[in-house]
Parts: sequence; structure tokens; C-alpha cells
Amino acid sequence: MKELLEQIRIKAVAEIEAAENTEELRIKYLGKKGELTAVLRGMGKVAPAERPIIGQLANEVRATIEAALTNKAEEQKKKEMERRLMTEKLDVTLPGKIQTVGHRHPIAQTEEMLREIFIGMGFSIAEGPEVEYDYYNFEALNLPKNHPARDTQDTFYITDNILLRSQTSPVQVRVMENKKPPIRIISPGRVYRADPADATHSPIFHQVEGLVVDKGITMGDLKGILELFAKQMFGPETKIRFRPHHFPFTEPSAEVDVSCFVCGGKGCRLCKGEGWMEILGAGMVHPFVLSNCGIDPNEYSGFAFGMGVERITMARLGIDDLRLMYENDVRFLRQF
Ligand code: 2U9
Repeated sequence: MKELLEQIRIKAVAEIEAAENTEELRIKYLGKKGELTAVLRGMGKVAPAERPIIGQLANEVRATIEAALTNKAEEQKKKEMERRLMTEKLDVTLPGKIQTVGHRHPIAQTEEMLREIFIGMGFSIAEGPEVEYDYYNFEALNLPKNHPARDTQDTFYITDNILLRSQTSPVQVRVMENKKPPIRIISPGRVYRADPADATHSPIFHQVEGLVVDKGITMGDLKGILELFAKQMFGPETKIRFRPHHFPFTEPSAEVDVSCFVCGGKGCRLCKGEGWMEILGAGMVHPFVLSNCGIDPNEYSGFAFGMGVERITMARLGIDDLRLMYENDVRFLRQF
């Protein structure tokens, strides 16, 4: 029995030292069906006088095997750590990867400025579909079929009666149909025109239109709002100027200029020597348009205005070709 235990001790230690997987050996020697356990089961056959000696020896053998297993496990852990230290080297002195942070497109920046200025004056934002009915884009706005002014707003047709909106005005028509005055909204969004692209035209561009309808609204309210807007957008010294114009959906109508914020009105390169820059159109909502939208023009009046976001962006940033804003060359965009 003694010899058997000694043999087990020598064999186990040698195997453990040479092993990769110590877990198998733990089971092989110390497990329930292990070799050492088997020997201990045979203790019954040992003479009673020898039992304590054999028992002690068996415990020693178990302790030796356990120590060998622990040593091996630690040795393997150390080896694994060394391997990782060798292969997972991190050179903290290497230059880092620069994280480039982008920014909003100049058109989006302008649109956001416009939204904030008008929200500050109590306007809400209204949005609507870009694919519209002819009725909402033209008819309701006093532009019946074959009206000559449809030419200047020619757009892309999906069917005879469905088109890509040429202005954001249909949004205002929809709001008026669904809500009683007071109405005070702006409608920012993308619009379409069948125009070939050049330095000042694009088949897709962005507008912000505004609409105020209530009892007793006058041209004075329109002027006040636009003057406040111009001062916030272009600086507190900015003046505005109304020139009579014609739009089918407003009467009276005007084109609105702001004094040049670069030269203050003296004339410079930005305003092409004019001292003024045309930035929007406006007027009192035509009574026909109010009735088309279910609002009684004898009870209510309103004003509306419209501006091109690209036009304002070009003025604000001194950009002289609209196409640059759609090419999205980062060398251009980075400047703003
Ligand atoms: C309703 C009634 C009237 C919106 C208006 C303009 C004048 C205007 C142009 C500016 C530059 C279009 O982007 S642009 O080419 N817009 O001059 N827009 S009044 O009038 C409305 C809108 C909705 C129901």
C-alpha cells in the first residue's frame, strides 16, 4: 500500500509538471473515481495497526498533488500574463487619432437662426408635405390654372394635380383650413422649381415663409415684425425698405430690402454698390386666399412674407455662387 501511494505521488507530480491541462489530472488523481481515492477505499484491507500510518501517508500524497496542481496553475497564469505583455504592447507615446468634429451646413445654420428669431417673437413652426396637390400650391393661393404667374413658379409634376411644392405656402393654407385665428406661424422647408442651376438659382432650395392672421392686423404689424427680424438677423443698425410689387396671394405686396450690413448703406462689393440688399417678399394676405381657406376676410386680416434661405445665407456669409453650397466640398464648408 505504501509503495502504491509513493508510486502515485511520483507519477502524479511528473504528469502535472509536464501537463498543459491540470484540470484533467486533478480529476484523474483526486476526483471521486480518482487513483488516490481508489487506494483510500481499499483501507479496509490494511491491518488496523498500519491504518494511521497509511492514512497519514495518503494525506501527505494528496497534499503534495494539490500543491503541484496549484504551482502548475500559477506557473501557467504567469506564462499567460507574460505572453500578453509581449503581444499586447501599447505604445502610449504614439500620436493619437484626431477626432474631427463636424458642424451644421451653412443653410441649416441660417434656417436655425431664422427659426429662433421668429420663435422669439411668438411664432410657431408649421411643416407639411413636399409632394403637394396643385390646389394647395397654386389654386388656393389665387393662382388658378393658366394664371401667368404660374410660369415664374414652374415646378415638377407627378400627375396633373400632384407636384413638388414650389413654395411652402401650402403649409399655411393647411393650417388656416384647420385652425381659427389667431395664427402666427413660420413654415421652413425645401421647395422645388423647374429652374436650371446657376449662381443664383437651383431646382431645389429652402424657404421660410411666415403668416399672421388675426382681427385688425395691418401693414404696420408686418413692417414692425420684419424690422425686428432684420435687426436680429443682420445687426441692430439695420434698416428695411419696402418697394411696391405684385404677388397673386398678397395685396398690397412689396419686395423688402435691408440696408447692407457691411457698408451700412454707402455701397460696397457685397451690396454691389446699392447700399441695400433684397432679401424677402411680403404683403397683406389677399382676401380671396383667406376665403379659400375658410377665414372671413371681413372679420380677419393677415400678413405673409417669404424668404429664400440660400439668399440669406449668401448675404450673411458673402458667398457669391449658390452652387458652392450644394457641392459639399469640405474645404468650402469648413470656412463657416
Ligand atoms: C399664404 C398667403 C400668402 C408668402 C409670400 C413672398 C411674398 C415672396 C419669395 C421670396 C424669395 C419666394 O424664395 S423666394 O423666391 N416669396 O416674395 N412669399 S408673400 O405669401 C403667402 C403665403 C401663404 C396662405
